[in-house]
Amino acid sequence: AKDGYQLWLSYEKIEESKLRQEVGQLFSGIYFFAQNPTYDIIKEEFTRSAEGFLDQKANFLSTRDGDFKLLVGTRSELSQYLGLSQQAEIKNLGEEGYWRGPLEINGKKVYIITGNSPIGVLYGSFDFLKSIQMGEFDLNAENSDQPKVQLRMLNHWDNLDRTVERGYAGFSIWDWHKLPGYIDPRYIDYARANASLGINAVSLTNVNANAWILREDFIEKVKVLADLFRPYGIKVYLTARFSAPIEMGNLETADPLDSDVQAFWKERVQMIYQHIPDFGGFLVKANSEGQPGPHEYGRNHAEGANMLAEALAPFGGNVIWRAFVYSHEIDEDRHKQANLEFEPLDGKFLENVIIQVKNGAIDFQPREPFHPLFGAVDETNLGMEFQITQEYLGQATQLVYLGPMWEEILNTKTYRPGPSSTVASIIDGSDSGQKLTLMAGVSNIGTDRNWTGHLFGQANWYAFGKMAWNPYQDAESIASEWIKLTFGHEQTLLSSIQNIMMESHEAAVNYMTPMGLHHLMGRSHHYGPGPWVEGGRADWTSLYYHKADSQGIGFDRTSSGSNALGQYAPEIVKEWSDPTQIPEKYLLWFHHIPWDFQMKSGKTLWEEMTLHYDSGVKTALEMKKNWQKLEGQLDEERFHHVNQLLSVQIEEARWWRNACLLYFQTFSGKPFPDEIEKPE
Ligand code: GCW
Repeated sequence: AKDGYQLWLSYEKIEESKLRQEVGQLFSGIYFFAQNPTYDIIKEEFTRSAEGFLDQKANFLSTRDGDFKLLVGTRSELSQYLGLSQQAEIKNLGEEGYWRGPLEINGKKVYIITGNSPIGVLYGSFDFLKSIQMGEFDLNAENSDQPKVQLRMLNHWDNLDRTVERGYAGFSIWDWHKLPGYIDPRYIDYARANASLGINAVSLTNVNANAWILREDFIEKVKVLADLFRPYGIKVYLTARFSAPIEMGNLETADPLDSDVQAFWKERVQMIYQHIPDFGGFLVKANSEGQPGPHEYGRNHAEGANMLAEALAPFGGNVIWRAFVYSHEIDEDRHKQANLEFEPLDGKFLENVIIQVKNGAIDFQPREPFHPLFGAVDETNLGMEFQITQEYLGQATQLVYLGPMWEEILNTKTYRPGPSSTVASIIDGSDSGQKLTLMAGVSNIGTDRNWTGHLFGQANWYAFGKMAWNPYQDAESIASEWIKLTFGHEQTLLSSIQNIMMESHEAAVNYMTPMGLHHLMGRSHHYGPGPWVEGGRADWTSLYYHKADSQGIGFDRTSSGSNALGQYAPEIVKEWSDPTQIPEKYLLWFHHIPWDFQMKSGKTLWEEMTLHYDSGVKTALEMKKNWQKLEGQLDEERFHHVNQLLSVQIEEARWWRNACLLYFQTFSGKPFPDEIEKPE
């Protein structure tokens, strides 16, 4: 069934006869140089794909004397066949890199897949299968690659009761109740999917953490998952609740400088490593949105993080400490708070600590300028946190491809530490020089048959994995890969779906929060518009963010306002301080602008805003129209699934446009231009 369960690994029948023949040959004589659990996985993948591609059995040779065609093994296992320069080339690819291509052995041409470790070989094998499925396999070409970021990680916001915070695809796939005894086959499919993208770390539990996960009976359950994931190259992390020493250690304090607290964590960590010798470490949300942390004891984030880091260091574990901190008690623009807390701590964090920073300073908005912490510190490891689950981007009813948004962030120039530095060159260590590197994505998967609720949510999981591997890869080429792997590589199908995907993010920005508007969503559920939301804590209201009044709209974050802009490099401050120079997409993020302000188009701010909202709706309509043209060109099951959701998306786009424009009109007092569909 085309229900999406197979993700991008469906290994559909190969139609081209030359490719069939070549691949059939390779699969007729496969030799593995050794035995290990990772190679078993590759064998299973070959078996499965030979069936799908060719309806043939993959033939594994037990000795090298047979008629081998495809050789699989590490560089050292293959060393007798590799020349010195080739060995050096492969060695340079690092632990997780791979090389695949033709090789001559005693005058006979064979194909090899190799790397420096079995995991590298696994990555090479997935890449090999992917190229076949995309119809792009070339028997004579050499292909090699290696990841640019060390930790490529999914963060699950999964609670122990299986609800998922900001999850829109059913419940958590972790069935804690049935673990450790029962292994849901889905765990394996999950690991395969991640490994096929190069994702090598997962944090299983919500950052709004429950201390119970650190109990030994839970660790025994976690161990089962860690054992399953290990041969796929995936390490397990857990979220650590900072107050665990009180909640489960019978201590009266969780003060990081208290020796009993330190001993509690050391014992806990030791217990975990007894069960899981390669445990990744802890992910921590502290002193943010009510989560406990070191501030309760007058300690700072470095003191908190380092205490955990010391407990983990002897075992090689890491602390991933989140920079998503803000407090309504601090009378500062929320935008500024992470920098205010973390900049003074630069250089104070231990080596095995990495600060995980959301892409923007507020909260996974449809569009945000990059977070000013990137570039503001020199001696602190910084990792990226993207949100794959579409909390603020239509959740699971909307098709919004997030690749372009992530690409935009990663490509933005920070001007620090070097004049040409970008966010990508900081997080991959190339400009920042940091040794520990990380890209994390808040997972969008759940128990839904197709994993992600909306089929196109899969593309976001896919794109995240690809960008974590290589933060310089462009969103369009990733979309094209995903489409080929998901729908096949027929040209019109490919280009139509690609167009739909590539315009979807800008469309969502337009009908939700154009021109730098942000956080206008319905209160707490964040579904649909709520620009009128007020009351309670200021930084959870919409009024706090848009500040519309009869004069104009937008948040003055320049030096005449909160001066959050001052946290960026001088080059940015200079350009963005001027409302006529700042990219218009960030205008209202940093400026309070009069309704009559003249935009680059010659139109007033008000007119331009109405056009943005309206064009978002128009694009949503276009997307559906273009999708409908594909009827009959793909299976009905997926066609209807997406088609229905696109209708919902159009409704929601109109809802957003109408709600926001009618609301903002109460301030602007201006009419709607004739060319837009009248909001009502
Ligand atoms: O985006 C916000 C969400 C919260 C989330 C928080 C965070 C896990 O609305 O649900 O809590 O961010 O990132 O910690």
